[in-house]
Amino acid sequence: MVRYEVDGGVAVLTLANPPVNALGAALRAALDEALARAEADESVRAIVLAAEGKVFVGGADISEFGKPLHAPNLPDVLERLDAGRKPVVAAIGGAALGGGLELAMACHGRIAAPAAKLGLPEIKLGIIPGAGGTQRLPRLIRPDAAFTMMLTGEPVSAETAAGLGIVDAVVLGDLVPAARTQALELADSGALPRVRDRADRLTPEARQAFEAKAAEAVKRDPEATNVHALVRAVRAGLDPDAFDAAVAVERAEFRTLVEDPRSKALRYAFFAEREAARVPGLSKDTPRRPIETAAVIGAGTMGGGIAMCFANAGIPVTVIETEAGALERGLDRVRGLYAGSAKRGSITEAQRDERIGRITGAIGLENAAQADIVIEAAFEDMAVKREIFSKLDGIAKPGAILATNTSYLDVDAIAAVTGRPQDVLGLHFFSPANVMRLVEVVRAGKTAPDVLATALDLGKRLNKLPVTVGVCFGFVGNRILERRSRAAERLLLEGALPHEVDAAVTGFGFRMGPFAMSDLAGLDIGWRSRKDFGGRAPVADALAEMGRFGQKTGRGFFVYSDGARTGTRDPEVEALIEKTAAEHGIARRSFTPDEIIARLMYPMVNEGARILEEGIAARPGDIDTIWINGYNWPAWRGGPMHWADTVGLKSVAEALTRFARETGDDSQEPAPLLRKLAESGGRFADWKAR
Ligand code: 3H9
Repeated sequence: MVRYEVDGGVAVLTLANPPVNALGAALRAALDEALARAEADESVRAIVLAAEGKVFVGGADISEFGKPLHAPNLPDVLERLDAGRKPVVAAIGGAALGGGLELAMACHGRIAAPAAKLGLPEIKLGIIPGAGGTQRLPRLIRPDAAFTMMLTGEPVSAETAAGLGIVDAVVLGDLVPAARTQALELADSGALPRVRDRADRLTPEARQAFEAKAAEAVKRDPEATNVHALVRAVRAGLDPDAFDAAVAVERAEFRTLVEDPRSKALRYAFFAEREAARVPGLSKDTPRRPIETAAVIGAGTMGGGIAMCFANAGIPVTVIETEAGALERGLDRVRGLYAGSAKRGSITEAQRDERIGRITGAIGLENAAQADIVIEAAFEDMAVKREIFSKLDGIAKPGAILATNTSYLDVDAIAAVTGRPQDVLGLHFFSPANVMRLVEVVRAGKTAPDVLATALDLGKRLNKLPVTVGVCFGFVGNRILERRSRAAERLLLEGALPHEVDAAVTGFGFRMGPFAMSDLAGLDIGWRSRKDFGGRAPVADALAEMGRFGQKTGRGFFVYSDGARTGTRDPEVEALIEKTAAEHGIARRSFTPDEIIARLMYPMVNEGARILEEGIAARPGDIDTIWINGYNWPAWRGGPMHWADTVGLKSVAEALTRFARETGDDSQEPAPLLRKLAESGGRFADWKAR
C-alpha cells in the first residue's frame, strides 16, 4: 500500500489505497513501516510523501469508526512522523481531508497542486479532528481561522491554503520533484520545522478572536456536542507549551464523539448517500449516451433553475416557451440570479457571462430537435405533459433522452404517449433547482438501462445527488411528505395548535415546521392539488378559501405583519380549528412535543416501509438520503428510516396500531414489512430487498 523508492538521497513514499487513500489499518501499518525504513536507511537524507490517484488522502477510514481499533493508530503514526530525524515533505496532488490534512501537517513541509483541496471536515461527521488537527491547524494559521475551518468543515483551495500558510507553495506541474528539492534543502539546512513548535500564531489577539467565534458557535447550536468538544480542544492548546496535553484532550473528545448517536447517524448518512449511486441492474459497463446539449421546456422558476444547472456545468441549454413574454420573464430571472451571485462574489463576472451565454431562449418545441436531453418543466398537469411528450416524440432526435420534472405524476402514463418509452424517465429536481442537490431519478417501467445510467451520470456532472426511485404518486419524497401533512392537519383537529406542532418539529431538528412551511410555499398550492388529486385538509382548505394563502398574502396558518418572515399566532385561525374540530365531532386535548413527533413521523416511517415493499426505493438508505437532502430532515438523526431503527421498530409499530385505533384511520396500521421487522426484533438497516 506504500511504494518505497529511493533516489538521490530521498525516499519517496507513495500511498496507494484506492479509491481515496483512506488511512485504514493496513495503510497505517504500511506507512509506519515505510517511515521506519526510511529513518533507518543510511542512504536516505530526506523523505517525500506522495499519493496515487486523484485524492491525496480522504481521511481516516470512516468505516472503521466504532469498531475495535487495530494498531498502529493514526495519532501515534503521525507523532512518530513528526518526531523523526529526517525531514518529510508532503506532495499534495488532490484532496487532503481530515486525517489526510493531519498527515500533511505532521510533515515538515507541504506543497500542493493547484487542484488540491485542503480541509478538516470531521465536524460534518459529528466528530472533531482526532489526529492532532485541532492543535496543528491553529499553530499554522491562527486559532480563530483554524476554528472557523474546523467549524464549517469546508475545504479551501490550494491557493487559499497557501495564502493562509497551510502549505508552503502551490506548484504547477509534477509535484514530486519539487517536493524532493524542498526536502533536500531542509536536510541541508539541518532545520526540522515542526508545526507543534510554532508559537507565533498563538497571539493574544488570535485567542480573543477565537473565544468570540467559539461563543457565537456554541450559542448558534447549543446541542451540538461536537462543537462544544471542538471549542474545548482548541482552547486546550492555546498555550504554546500545551501541545501534548491538548492532543490528549483532543483524543479523549474524539473517542467520546465517535460513540455519540449523532455521529453514528451522520456516518450512516455519508455511506447511504454513496450507496445510493449503486443502482440495481446498472454497472460501470452499462452503456451511456453522450450528453452535450440540453433543452428545458418551460421558463418558470423550475425550468430556469434547471437550465442554470446545465449552464453551470458547461452544457449549452435551450429554454423553450410558448410565448415571448414568459420566455423573457424567465430569462430575466435567470440573469438576475447570476448577477446576484457575481455581486456576492460566489462567481466571477466572467463566469456570470459565460453561464448566461450558455442559455439560449426559443419559442416552440421544434427547438428541442437537436438536444441530447430534453427536460419538460411545464405545469403539473397530466394533459399538458402528455401533449408535450407526444409532440416531442415527433421532434426530438433519435436516442435523445426525454425527461419530465413532474413531482407527482405517473411517468409511465407520460412515456406511453411516445413511440419510445425506453427513452423516457423522470428527473424530479427540487426547488430552487439551481441550489438543491437532490434529484429523484424516476425509473419508469420501460426506461432503458443506458438511459437511467446516463441520467445518473448527468446528475453527478450537474453537481447533484441523484437517487433512483420507482413510479408512484409523489415518488419517495412527496409521498412521505403527504403522510406528514395529513398527520399535522389531524393533530390540529385533535387539539394541538399550529405553533405547537411547528415548535415540536423545529425542536426535533428541522429548520421549519410544517405549518410555517405551508405558509412559505403558499396554501393555494396544496389546496389546488387536493382539488385535482383528491384528499382532504379541512383546516388548510378553509384558510385557503378565506384567501389566506400564507406569507404572500400576509396571513396563512400564522400572521405575517409588515412583511415579516416569521409568523405569529392568530386567534382567528385557532378559533377556526376549534370550530372545525367540533363540526367533525373530535374532542380536543393537549399534546406533548414527543407525542406530536410520534404522530407526525411514525406514519412517514410506515410509508417508507410500504415504499420498500413495493420496490419504489431500493434501500432504506435511499429514503433517508432523499429526506435529508430534499426535505431538511436533520442529518444527525440519519433520516426517517435510520431514526426509526434508533427508536425501535417494535415501539413504532405499537404506536401506529394505537394511532389507527384512536383516529379511526386504518392507513395508520403498520405496513406488513414494518410489522414483520417489529415482531422479529429486526431493523431497517438489516433489511434487504428480495
Ligand atoms: C477523519 O479523518 C478523522 C481523523 O481526524 C482522526 C482519526 C483518528 N473513509 O465520495 P466518493 C469511499 S474522519 C472510508 O464517491 P469522490 C466512499 O464511501 C474522515 N471510505 O468520491 C466511496 O466508496 P464506494 C474525514 C471513504 O471522488 C469511495 O470512497 N474525511 C472515505 O466524489 C469514493 O467516495 C472526510 O470526511 C473515508 N474517509 O470524493 C472526507 N472517503 O465507492 C470524506 C471516501 O464504495 N470523503 N470513501 O461507494 C469525501 O469527502 C470524498 O469521498 C472525497 C472524494 C472528496 C475524498
